[in-house]
Amino acid sequence: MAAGRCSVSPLPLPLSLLLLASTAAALSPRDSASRELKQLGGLWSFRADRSPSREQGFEEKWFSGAAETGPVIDMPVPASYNDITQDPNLKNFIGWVWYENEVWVPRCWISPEAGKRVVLYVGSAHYFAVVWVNGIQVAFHEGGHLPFEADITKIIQSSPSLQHRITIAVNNTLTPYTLPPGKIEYMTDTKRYPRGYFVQIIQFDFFNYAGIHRPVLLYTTPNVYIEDVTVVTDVVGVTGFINYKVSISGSTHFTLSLTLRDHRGQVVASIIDGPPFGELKLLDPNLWWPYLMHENPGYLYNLEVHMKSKNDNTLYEDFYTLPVGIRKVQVTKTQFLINGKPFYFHGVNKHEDSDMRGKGLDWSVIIKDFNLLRWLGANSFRTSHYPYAEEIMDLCDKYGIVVIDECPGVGIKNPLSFGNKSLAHHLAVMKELVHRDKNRPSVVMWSVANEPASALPQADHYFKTLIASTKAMDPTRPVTFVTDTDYETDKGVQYTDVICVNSYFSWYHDSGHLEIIQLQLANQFENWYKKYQKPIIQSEYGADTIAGLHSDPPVMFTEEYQRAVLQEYFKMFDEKRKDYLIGELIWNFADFMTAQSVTRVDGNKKGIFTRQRQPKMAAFILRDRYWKLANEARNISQRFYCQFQNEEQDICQRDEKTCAAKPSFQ
Ligand code: BDP
Repeated sequence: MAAGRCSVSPLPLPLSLLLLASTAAALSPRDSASRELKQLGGLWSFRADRSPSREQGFEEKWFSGAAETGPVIDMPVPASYNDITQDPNLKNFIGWVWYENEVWVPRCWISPEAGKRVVLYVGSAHYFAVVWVNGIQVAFHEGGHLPFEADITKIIQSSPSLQHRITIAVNNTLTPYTLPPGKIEYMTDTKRYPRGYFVQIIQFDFFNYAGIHRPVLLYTTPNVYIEDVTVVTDVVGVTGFINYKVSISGSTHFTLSLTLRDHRGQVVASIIDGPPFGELKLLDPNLWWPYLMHENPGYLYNLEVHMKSKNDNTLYEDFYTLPVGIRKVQVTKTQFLINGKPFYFHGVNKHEDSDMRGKGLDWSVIIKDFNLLRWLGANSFRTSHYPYAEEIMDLCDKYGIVVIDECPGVGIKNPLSFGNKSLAHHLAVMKELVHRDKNRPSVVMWSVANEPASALPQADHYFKTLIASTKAMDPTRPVTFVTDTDYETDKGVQYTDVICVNSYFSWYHDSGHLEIIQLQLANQFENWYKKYQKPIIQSEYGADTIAGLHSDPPVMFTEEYQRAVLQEYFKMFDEKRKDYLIGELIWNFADFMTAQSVTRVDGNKKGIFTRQRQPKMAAFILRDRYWKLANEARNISQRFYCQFQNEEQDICQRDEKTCAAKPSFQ
């Protein structure tokens, strides 16, 4: 809960702004022979609108130059603004904040002869965002974890200057119709609260960090350009298939060539002057395999798309290169198959969360996390509870880390959030997510929600529609949502392909009673399986643990207790993975910040790593387990093991043959 003082809701937008359609991003921006990128990260001028109505910024038209209308501070982009200053009111601020930056656009980008478009791209701004260039509104976007963009060519071409002002207003208010939902509650008892006092109620367990969380970019394309590329891969026997579809914008007259190169840059398939959709066939291709399932995980080909178009005697050429992993995903009643082989998810749930940056993208944190995941022997994670940055997803493709890609459907508890308005928005968000991540080999399943109130009667229609529409958008991937509802009353799991279930035995229930875990877990698995005969993933389990707190016999919150909880769960996992259990994802990879409450001591402490990414005892036992699981599945993981174990020398001396060729991750 965050608090504020205000006479009206902090949310309303002037109507004119709402009329401008949300502009979801097209292809992930990449530079090429025909495209240039300019990063707009760094320090932006920042001002929170602390007026009681939160509308001062709109009334005074701060988009005409916030810096001239009042005091501004330096704010890093990307970053959440909440933990950057010493001001508690900014940490817990609800309402509009304004970012402003002056950027130079090279003359060669905008001369009419250049025949280029200039696009402003925002990786994510939480939650509502309105964007102006030189005081002209160019975009409105709802939703904090997905990119959006606007073609700003005309605006910058018509400006007398090559320097342009970009303004982004961001509002973190959550309502029953946003995703995640929330509610602004006005405290009207003036004996207890100041006049106009309100709080943001949320039903999810992470801090509602806000601001510009991911990179802001300018990029160019030619006026006739590759708007979208979709690839769907398949493997039949020893043949790999890449079905592609390319859409071109700006002209209907064009020719297309596609070249597929392997990791050495050798051409392995090509189509010259072909149609905008078709198939590339590869005999005995290098398949995309998950980390630890193959000695060469995350194999990516590069698909170079080259478009030529002659319009009004001008030749437009566009190049876009898409990394492509060839792989196939299937689900049976008891198994999850990747390239026809059983895949067991031994992984984690994460958050985009770190000290100071909040949910802001930070390369050091990203790479540290991937190094820890691989040290741990984790082959997968769920993007709990919202889509992660494209930069993170790129690395999952590259390293072979398998992803359950979750949308921000978390905390859907209020019956109001199951109505048509919410459903329409949820469908739109899934469309944006599928569009962004559809080509990623690492994404093997969509998760449309986490722990919704799926026992409500309206959950039936809601999840039936949501899952059917997601499958219609992407028939190649299974769809799930994560439930904590009782198997007898849940109305949504019937529509999923895989059952994902969260449980916290001996934590939120029967606290301190480790001895009940196995019995309750066995019943949980049996009940769900008997009812639906679908494979099951334990999508969350764990215990809060204060690093450095010890007790033997174990008591809650100590490192020993977390270890004991995990060990009890492991026993039953080992039973059920012989049958239909296809995965276990610990809650959580690292400690993370939450709203303040009596159950949270400076955040959620269920991490196996601290928020600063130092291991608790549980990290070591999980690591032993994950490497054993990987070894069982395929002996080659021993070779990876050598890279990370301190006792590397010993193992290599014992087993020289296995360790002879040590693969490098880079
Ligand atoms: C689960 C939620 C997760 C919480 C976790 C917990 O899915 O977001 O953080 O519980 O309570 O119910 O630690």
